[in-house]
Amino acid sequence: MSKEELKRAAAAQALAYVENGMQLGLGTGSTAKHFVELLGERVRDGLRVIGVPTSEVTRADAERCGVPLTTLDEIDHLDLTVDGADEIDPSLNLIKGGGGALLREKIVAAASARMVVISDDSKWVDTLGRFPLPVEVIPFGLGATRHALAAAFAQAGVGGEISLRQGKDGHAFVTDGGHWIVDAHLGRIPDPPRLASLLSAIPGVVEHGLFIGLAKTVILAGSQGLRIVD
Ligand code: ABF
Repeated sequence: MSKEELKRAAAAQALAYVENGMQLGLGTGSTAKHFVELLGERVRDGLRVIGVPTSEVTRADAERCGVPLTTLDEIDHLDLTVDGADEIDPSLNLIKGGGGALLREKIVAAASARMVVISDDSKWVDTLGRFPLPVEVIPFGLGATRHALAAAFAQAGVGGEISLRQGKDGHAFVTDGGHWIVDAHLGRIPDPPRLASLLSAIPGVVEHGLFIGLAKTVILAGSQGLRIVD
């Protein structure tokens, strides 16, 4: 199976968690896109659900697939969010944000009774950190924020380069919320909850890509088949 087929298989399995009448968080990224497409097929067959997209890209995909949408202004909680990830560890802590949607993804996941992560098995790691950790920052005071980030990384016993993410136009990548993203090349994060607390305490940090205790179930697709971890 190709990687794309594995992602689609994980997405198809996540449909088993969807029930009629549910309010759903719709993730971002290529794996979540498969889920939105498959969900759209079910909606065309009569399934009644309503979704909250985690990005403008997913909003457009969901509209194209005929998935009815709402916002977290109109409703205040979700039954289930299905989203991808960049790395997943055995405690089901995640790195997310490679696609730049981590802020909305975390708001949506935190508003959900359950978060199911769908992925091919290449994202499963013993220890988070090989994937650069995305941190969404306010453009104002970036130098001071970078300084505080470096101090937080030192305090957490991790170290590495911090780079400002560039968009395709060669300028800073701008998130759906109008912020910038720095990617921290840490290599290994031995204590993700501790690093998450340190990062959350920095004023210029809007949100970071460590998702601690949010994922309840992970569906991993590999060449041997599907593995469900929860
Ligand atoms: C989103 O999409 C992210 O938080 C993560 O960065 C990314 C995973 O993308 P893909 O499914 O394309 O690997 O879920």
